[in-house]
Amino acid sequence: MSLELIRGDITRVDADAIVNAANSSLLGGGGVDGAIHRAAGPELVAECRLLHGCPTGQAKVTRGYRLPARHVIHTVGPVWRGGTHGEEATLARCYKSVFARVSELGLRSVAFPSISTGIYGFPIEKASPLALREIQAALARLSHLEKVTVVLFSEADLETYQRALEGLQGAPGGENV
Ligand code: AR6
Repeated sequence: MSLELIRGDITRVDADAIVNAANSSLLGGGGVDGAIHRAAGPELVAECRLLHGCPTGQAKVTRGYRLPARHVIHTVGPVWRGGTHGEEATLARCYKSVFARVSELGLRSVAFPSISTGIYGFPIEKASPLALREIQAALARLSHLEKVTVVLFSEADLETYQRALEGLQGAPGGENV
């Protein structure tokens, strides 16, 4: 089991599933959501229509269609509203919901973008350690899960995640994770 941080475009990643930072309509949007729908082709939105949306903090699965990934796990992150509206707990629920779908499907590899830290405005310095903690907990818990990749779109975002990972490994109880 391994955790990898890379810079890249998640629509090019070959994995059992990639995660989409969607909105509650599940019918597409900007950012990584728009890129995933463009790359997957129109069959993706057709399947999404059958799902009747997704509440914030939850996650739903579709096939990957023209993507290299076999599945897309769509999750709806919180919009940042200053941090006093349960945004961190909601973002943690997104990761837990994605891993619930990963567990149901018995997937071996999954790739994440940085959920909520683009259009939804969640500060990446707060989101990155939270995301990495949830990912490490899932890697420890799910025996079928071999590899989790976090795909960062910019060098600055990649560096922020790398620093967050170093911070977690240096934290008490954070060794050997
Ligand atoms: N590969 C990897 N990461 C990407 C890609 C890509 N191809 N494109 C963008 N990112 P965002 P959110 C990064 O805004 O904040 C949509 O309209 C981006 O740089 O995509 O959760 C939805 O429909 C950022 O670091 O998602 C919702 O309405 C990260 O992905 C809303 O945006 C997430 O940014 C969701 O906003």
